[in-house]
Amino acid sequence: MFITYNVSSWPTKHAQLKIWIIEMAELCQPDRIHWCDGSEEEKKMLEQEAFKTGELIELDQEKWPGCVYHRTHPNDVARTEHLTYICTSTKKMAGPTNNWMPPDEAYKKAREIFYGSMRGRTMYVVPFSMGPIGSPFSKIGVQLTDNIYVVLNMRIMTRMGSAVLKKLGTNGKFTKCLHGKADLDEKKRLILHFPEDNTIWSVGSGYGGNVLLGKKCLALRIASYLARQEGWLAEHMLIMGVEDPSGRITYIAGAFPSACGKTNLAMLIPPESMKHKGYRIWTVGDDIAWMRIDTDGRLWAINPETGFFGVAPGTNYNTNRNAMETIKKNTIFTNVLLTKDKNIWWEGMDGEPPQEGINWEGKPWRPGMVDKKGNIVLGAHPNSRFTAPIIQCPSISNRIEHHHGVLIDAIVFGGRRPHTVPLVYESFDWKHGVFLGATMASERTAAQYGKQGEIRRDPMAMLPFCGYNMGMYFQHWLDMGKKMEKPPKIFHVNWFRTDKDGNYLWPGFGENLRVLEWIIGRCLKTAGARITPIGYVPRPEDLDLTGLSLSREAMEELLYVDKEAWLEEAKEIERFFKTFGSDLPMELKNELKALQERLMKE
Ligand code: OXD
Ligand code: MN
Repeated sequence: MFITYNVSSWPTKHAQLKIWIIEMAELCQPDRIHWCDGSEEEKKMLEQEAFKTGELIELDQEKWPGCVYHRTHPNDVARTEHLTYICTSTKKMAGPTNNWMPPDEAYKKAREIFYGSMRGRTMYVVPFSMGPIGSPFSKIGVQLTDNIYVVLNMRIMTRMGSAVLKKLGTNGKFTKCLHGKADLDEKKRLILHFPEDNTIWSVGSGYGGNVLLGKKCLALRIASYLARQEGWLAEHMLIMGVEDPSGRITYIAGAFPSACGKTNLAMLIPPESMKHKGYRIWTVGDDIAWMRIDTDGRLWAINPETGFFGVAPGTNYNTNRNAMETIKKNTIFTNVLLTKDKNIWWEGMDGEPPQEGINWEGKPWRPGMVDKKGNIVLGAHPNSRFTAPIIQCPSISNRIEHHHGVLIDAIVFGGRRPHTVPLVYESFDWKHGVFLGATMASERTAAQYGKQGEIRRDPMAMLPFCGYNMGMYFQHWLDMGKKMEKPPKIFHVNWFRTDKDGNYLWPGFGENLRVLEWIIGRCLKTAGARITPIGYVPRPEDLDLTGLSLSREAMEELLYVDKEAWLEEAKEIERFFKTFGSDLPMELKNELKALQERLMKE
């Protein structure tokens, strides 16, 4: 069948955009092309259509106004890093930490899967801006997709619709994003990035991290590549403001591997025992930070997104009240438990579980159910998600639309480390701070495909998201430090240190404010510390521990620097650094040597 598209009625005069869409339509052969304007009416229309096909289920509108439910295919519930490729013309440019495919081969493979895959379907054209429309920080993308769920998610996560198209004008630059779910066959799933062509092709998946192309694919992988060329940083970081009683707000950017509590930290609520101090937290973003050096020689950051794509299990009024308030309306729930009366539930939600429901696999479920092997059957997938508008967050910062973002005073790296790594420490300087980021490690969690519980190195929490050679990325970080008049201070935190029996030593959640207070104190030069071989570590008396039921021994253990364990750690870092060969900056090799020397000297 030969389909003609009514190109003259398209709402753009951007010739290149039109040519590209025609090309992609000829490849995928959709029955129709719909240009998304981002309006309320359009949202309603798309929802109604998806309700009819079962792609979405409307939740009880009294309990969950504006909320819908979606289930992805059971084989498609997390990012598939092993099917994610950086397709640069040379393997060296992709580096040792990325899967690489030559661009010609990648296009050819994907073309075969995309070919005719949208027959009988509509291709939606989604123009979107990452960052406030028109901000010098922002980038525009256009995503083509055959999936209403994706359009509705992009509508929450990005600034999307006619205003973006207008900004693009007749010849504006944009990232070409093509997504098709094809037949959701895992063997025909590919998430391809072509940084040199400013292009992303994703096929065979319907899971958020693989298909909301503005997020990980553009705002991290493609953006990190562009950021190196253009002299800025695209990072997997939350951004939060801590307002002290005097009204001064210190903004902190934090990189943590997936599912390490980044969303919770970004929305932290001060604990009862610290309420009298009058701190307030302002959430700027929970996942991605784009940072530029401004005319003042300092680092400023925006959150390019407008929504949260957060992990549901474990979220409740205790762990994250702000998230629970945020998701009360206009939210898309994915792969959680659905009940007969169109209610939802997940493990770790407040209250009793429902008596029965349909679980993330679409199967009947009851609390306490076990499978043939005796394992508990979950209601919600551990990586089930909520997609909610950031504007609904009670702690939302009033600077999210500011086109220059916020001034960053501190950068915090962190990971899940049961042993060795203290609760918090500060780097000696920017270079040493880059070393802390480059050597970050964490236990693997449910947001990634693969074996859970394993420790893996995850530099700057960017291992799955760096769109080019990570050795060059480290060099870019080092170079950025040289360009700043007053670079942010760099810290490392670990909320997850355990005792001999495997119990967490630190209570975490709201109590993390005590650590942030010390970090801010270091920025303002009001907080004390002791010098250790790994950096500046607080003494127990440097932290405000009022009202915290934590023994002195536990606190000492949390702040303990075990030299033997650190010498082991240094050996592991050495092994890890070897994987970068000659791409590893000399400055980082020197940092490692200096650490080893400091450890041996004591
Ligand atoms: C995420 C992730 O979904 O990092 O944010 O996996
Ligand atoms: Mn993330």
